Amino acid sequence: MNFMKRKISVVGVPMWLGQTRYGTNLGPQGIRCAGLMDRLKGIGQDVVDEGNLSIGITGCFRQSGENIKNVKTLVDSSEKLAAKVSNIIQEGRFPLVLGGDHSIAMGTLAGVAKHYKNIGVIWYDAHADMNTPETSPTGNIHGMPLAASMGLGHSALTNIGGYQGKVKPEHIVLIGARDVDQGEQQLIEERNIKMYTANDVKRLGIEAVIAESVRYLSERCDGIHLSFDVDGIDPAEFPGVGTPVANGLSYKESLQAVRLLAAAENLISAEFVEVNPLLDKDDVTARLTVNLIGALFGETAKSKQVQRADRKRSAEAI
Ligand code: EXY
Ligand code: MN
Ligand code: MN
Ligand code: MN
Repeated sequence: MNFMKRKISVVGVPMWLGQTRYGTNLGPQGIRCAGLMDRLKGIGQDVVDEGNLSIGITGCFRQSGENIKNVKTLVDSSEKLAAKVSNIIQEGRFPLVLGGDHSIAMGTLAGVAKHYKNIGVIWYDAHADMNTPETSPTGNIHGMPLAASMGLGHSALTNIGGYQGKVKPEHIVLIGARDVDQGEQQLIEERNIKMYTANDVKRLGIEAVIAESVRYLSERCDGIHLSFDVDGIDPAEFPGVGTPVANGLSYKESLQAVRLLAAAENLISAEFVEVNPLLDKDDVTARLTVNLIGALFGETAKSKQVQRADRKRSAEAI
């Protein structure tokens, strides 16, 4: 068995206020309705669904004169998520967080960092998500979570979980970037952050990139968190996303990426974000996201075949 048996706790975060296109709040249910739980149980993983975090609008849209939106709402929801993720890890289980827009990563990382002081982050994304209010072109917080987790940006965001600097720049690997703002590019160069652009992946091959990323982080960190933003994949294959960027990574490459991570003993948490069912076509983004999550936990073409045959048999038995 070339994958890890894990005790998985699923939690949905129906957040859309880190950006401005309604619909990522439906992401967790879209992924569940595409069959997530059956698939994970079908490969013999111990998985429980802890439902959706109950979050609401607790603040105002924009602080006067600040280039940032929904700060209080996102801080309050991130604190709730941090507590939930920390509790799951405390129970000896693996947090699988379903977004929601990518702002939720501030909560996930704050929760994981309560247990791991040197957490490594694989940030699979078309974007760097390293803006601050000073550099952001939009003021959308889903473009800021990695900066905030490094302790950079709005003080309310950098202190989630009660302290700053959850993630060190040298413990980050960006994979798939192809839409990086000037301020982010400057930060990446200044802090020498490891980045494999979508072109780098095409040149080097996804297997080499993942192997190198896991090696690089395993040497420095006490656990690896996978933050998988589905807009890292080409929008022609994954249309259900709010900030699509052309020339993305292929679904096939992404499947290979998560299959390789399935065997990583030091993978300690994961989140899949930015699925927007309202922008999707025939639920293809949600359905393929379930395939990716299944592969991350050991599902193979063979085990999918066996599951299909089982479902067919039980349907005929009725
Ligand atoms: N860099 C742009 C911004 O900061 O607004 C776009 C960010 C998109 C973020 C998505 C989640 O990856
Ligand atoms: Mn629990
Ligand atoms: Mn992102
Ligand atoms: Mn993105």
